[in-house]
Order: sequence, then structure tokens, then C-alpha cells
Amino acid sequence: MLKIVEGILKGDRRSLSRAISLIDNEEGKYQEIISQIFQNTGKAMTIGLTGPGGSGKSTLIGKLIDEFKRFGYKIAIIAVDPTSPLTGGAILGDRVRMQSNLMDKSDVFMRSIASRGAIGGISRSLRNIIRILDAAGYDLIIVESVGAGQLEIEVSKVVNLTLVVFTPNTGDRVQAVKAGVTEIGDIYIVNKADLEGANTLYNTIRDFIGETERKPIILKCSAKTGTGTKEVAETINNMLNEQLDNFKKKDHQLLEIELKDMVLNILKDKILRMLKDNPTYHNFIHKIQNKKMDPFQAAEILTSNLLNNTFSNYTENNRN
Ligand SMILES: Nc1nc2c(ncn2[C@@H]2O[C@H](COP(=O)(O)OP(=O)(O)O)[C@@H](O)[C@H]2O)c(=O)[nH]1
Ligand SMILES: [Mg+2]
Repeated sequence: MLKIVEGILKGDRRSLSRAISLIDNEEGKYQEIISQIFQNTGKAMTIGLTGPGGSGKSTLIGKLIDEFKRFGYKIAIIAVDPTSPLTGGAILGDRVRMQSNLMDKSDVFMRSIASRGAIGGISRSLRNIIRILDAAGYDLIIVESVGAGQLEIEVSKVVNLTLVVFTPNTGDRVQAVKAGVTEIGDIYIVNKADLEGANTLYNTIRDFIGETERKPIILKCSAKTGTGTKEVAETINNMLNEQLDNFKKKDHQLLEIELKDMVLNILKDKILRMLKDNPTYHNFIHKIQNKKMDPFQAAEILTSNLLNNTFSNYTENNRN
């Protein structure tokens, strides 16, 4: 067993941080780490919070943590920041720390990761980071991400429950509601209920999203004053406990995509290496250039040759 894996399983934070960096950058022994912790995963529940910057996600997380701890969860937070991987985590950290005067949050693990703009990349690294935290004993993992774009859709695919946070004072309300989040939320939250316009926004969202077939839950709260945050936490906790069958189905779909992606990636690498050393390949390029062959013909023949080679090697290796 790798030393870093021993550290992770003991919940050592430095090992955790290091492993998360390796996964986020897809470097070092990150695959081996995942393989070695894999048997210890499968317990954690995950929720994602998304919504415009400034809508109060971090503040709300700070409040929810206090409630979740009462339910007995051991909590980790991952901030996915598309713009600045460093400040994102720092801001989140500061806020939660600021509120920690009331209650000790030193047992909450916090970490920010960069999305590196690679769509598809984030869900892959996020899933593996969740596995690491899961193996380390964190059983509720909260992912905070900013905005309403492709990144949020990616995140919502990976987590068990998605919360979309709105607020009365972020620009055009209807625009905010429309911006690609009507499908992803399991719970929609109108935060800053202490401000004017919260009721109007609540009604707008209910009219816009509440009547869709999924019938998502719409709640109102103020993360600042704490009004309604207990109900938000209880709703989340109930849904986490009641929808295990749904989560299992979702996980099965995700695993299918994940495995398919991995096989395709491995195949692509292998085939590219085989092509590079393949004399027929180089020969065909000349032939195409001299009009002795067309590209479709060449591609067809090369593909069959490579696949035949690959699979006959595979059968041979497995016979011994
Ligand atoms: N009035 C009011 N302000 C809030 C509330 N929740 C958060 N804020 C403030 O909104 C600002 C942005 O909050 P933050 O949690 O950083 O938003 P995030 O960008 O979505 O994570 C901060 O100044 C918070 O103090 C609320 O319920 N009411
Ligand atoms: Mg934030």
C-alpha cells in the first residue's frame, strides 16, 4: 500500500491535500491511489450548491454545516472555481471561518479545485476527489460552484442533490432563472429573504420551475439571519435518506459513462502509438497523396488491421 494511501485512510489532511492535487492535475500515482482506496468508498453523500456569484452560497454552507453536524455528518467542502482556483477557496475558507466563532469548524475539510476550463475533465476529477474524501471518512461532501453554465451541469451530474441558490439582488431575475438551471436543481433556494423582492422572486421561480414534471422543491431562507436555514438542512437530509434508489440508478449511469470514457482514452493512446510505428500507415499516406488510394479506403483498411492486431494480441496474452 502506498504511504499516501495509508495517510488518506487515517484521515491525515496533508495526505488528502496532496492526493487531491495529484488527481486534479492527473499526475503522479493518482490512478494507483484511486485503485488502492476504492474498496473503502461508497458511503459518502454529496450535494452541490450552485448559483450566481454573491447569491450567498458560501454563507449558506456555513449555516448548513452547523445543522448537518447535528445529524452526525462528517463534512468536507470542495469549491470549484472556474476563474481563480486560489482565491475561490480562500474566500470560502474565510467566510466559513468568520462564522465559526459560534461553532468549531476545524473538523470540516475545505479545499478548492480549478476546473481548468476542460468540460468533462471536471466531472472526472471531481468524482475521484469525492472518492478520496469518502475513503477518508467524510460522509457528506458539499461542492460549491459558481454560475449557471456548463460547469454547473457537469457538477450536478456528479452529486446526489443539486441546490440552486438565487437572490433578489442579482440582476434580471427571470434571466437568472432561465440561464440553464431549470433542469439541474433538486432544490431551488431563494436566499436573502431578509431583503426586498424575495417574495416576488420566490413566486417567479415557482411559476417558472415549480410546475415542471420533476416538481423540484422551492424554499426561501436568509443565510445571514438564519431564518429558514434549518428547514433547508432538514429537507436536504430527508432527501438524502429517502432517495437512495435514485442515487444508485444515477451512479450506475455515471459509471457507465466513466468506464466508456476510460476505455476510449486507453484505446486512443494505444492506437496512436501503434499507428506511429506502422509502415502501412506511412505507406498509405504516400498512396493517398499520389491518388492511388482515397482517405476513406485507407482509414477503413488501417482500422481493421489495427483492431485485428489488437484483439489477436489480446487473445494470445490471455491464453497463456
Ligand atoms: N442580506 C443578506 N445578505 C446575505 C445573505 N446571505 C449572504 N449574504 C451576503 O451576500 C454576500 C455574498 O455572499 P457569499 O456567501 O460570498 O456568496 P457566494 O458568492 O454565492 O458564495 C456577502 O456579503 C454575504 O454576507 C442573506 O441571507 N441576506
Ligand atoms: Mg462563494
